[in-house]
Amino acid sequence: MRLSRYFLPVQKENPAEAEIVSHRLMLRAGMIRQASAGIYSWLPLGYKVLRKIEAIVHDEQQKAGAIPVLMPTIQSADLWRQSGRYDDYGAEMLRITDRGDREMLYGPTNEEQITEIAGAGIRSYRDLPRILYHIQWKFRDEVRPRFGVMRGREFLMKDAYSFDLDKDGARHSYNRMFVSYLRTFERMGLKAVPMRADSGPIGGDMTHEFLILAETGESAVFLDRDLADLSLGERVIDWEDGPALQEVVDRYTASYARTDETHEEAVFEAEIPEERRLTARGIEVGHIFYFGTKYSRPLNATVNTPDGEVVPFESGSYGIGVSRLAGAIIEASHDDRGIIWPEAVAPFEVAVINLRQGDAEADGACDDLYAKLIARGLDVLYDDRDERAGAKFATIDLIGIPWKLVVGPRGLKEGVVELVNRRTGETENLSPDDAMNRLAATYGRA
Ligand code: P5A
Repeated sequence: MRLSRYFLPVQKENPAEAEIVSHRLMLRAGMIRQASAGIYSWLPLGYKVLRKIEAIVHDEQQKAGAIPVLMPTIQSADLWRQSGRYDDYGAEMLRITDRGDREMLYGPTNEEQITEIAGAGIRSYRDLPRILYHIQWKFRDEVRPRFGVMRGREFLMKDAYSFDLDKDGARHSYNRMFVSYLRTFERMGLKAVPMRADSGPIGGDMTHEFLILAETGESAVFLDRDLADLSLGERVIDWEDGPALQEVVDRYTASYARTDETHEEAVFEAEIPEERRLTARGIEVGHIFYFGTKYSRPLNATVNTPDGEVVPFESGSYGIGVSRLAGAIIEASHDDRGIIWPEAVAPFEVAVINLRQGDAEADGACDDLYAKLIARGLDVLYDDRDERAGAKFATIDLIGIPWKLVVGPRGLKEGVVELVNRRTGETENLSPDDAMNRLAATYGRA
């Protein structure tokens, strides 16, 4: 993409309404624009990031065995009456009446809808287990939408739902999602720590929130420092192997990690030696629940057992805040010049900066580099605007492109361009071919 032809409405000034850095930077970088309170349009740069986050979530969900579907945003109130949640949900639910006076709602989540679908489509224990998921917009009429996309009213969620014959099966499904979340967040360059969540009226130990540590997080978190250092890395996961998955889950839940909702100071102090006690703040990017037959029973979603009995499904639901992640990644990765995108979610993989626009030699070299990088499958933003070098650097650093290829007449005389890493600032003078090879290797392209 040539920047001179792109739509990138960056702002120099700090927007007054933005309280936290990700909100400020998303507005300044022209990623989003507020449509009304807690509702945003995703402008080209933001939309690219959102799509990249989604793609990682899709990929990891399917690797873990979940099947993609797409349910509507507008739901009928009837299903929610059957589960008893229509009244419980209160003012957070956006209620709509259609022209035939039928009560509808903009879905805040989809447990009821998917349970109806599974109930209609699954008859026998032979058709179990199944995990279905979608990535779809949700609406919750939050009292205080704030922090931009981090606490919106309309937001994009990945929500998965598991259907099993019994509790053991449900635990396997839960563990699939648990481990898949570890992988998903790691791929985005994030350290997300699973924390024991409040199980509410359902009880049981199978509910976890995944939080990334950031000063501006909404929740206070208390954890064993060692948990923050765990990583799956290149470990190969066999998703069918229940005991192996359980082992990973046990490792990540072996020690203390809780948010302010479930924190017990006395237990924290008794279990964790002082030097390992970490008190910080966190952003919730995922939340998983096991809830047994809470929805299948009232919605009459049943399955035949091998013994010829008819029983309701054992289920859980598993959420990831897809649009929130765009903000959360920025909270975890920025500096005073702007965003620093992890390579896996960067809106462009490399920016070519022409230091002397209009100079025939510089223009020619940049055009050539630009075409060759594209031919090698890299996503390039070419800053071909007629601007000072300083202004170009400021824009490209603000929007957080991981690599810059800086091209100017002086370097070209010596046959080199500068390859600059956004995160470390490390700069190398390389021939254009070497620089391209380096980038292709970094991003795993030919
Ligand atoms: C799990 C999937 C659920 O809704 N039902 C389906 C369950 N869980 S949850 O914790 O309420 O939401 C899942 C994730 O969605 C993100 N999220 C939000 N993101 C932006 N703005 C909001 N107002 C908002 N509310 C929830 C969070 O990341 C949460 O973990």
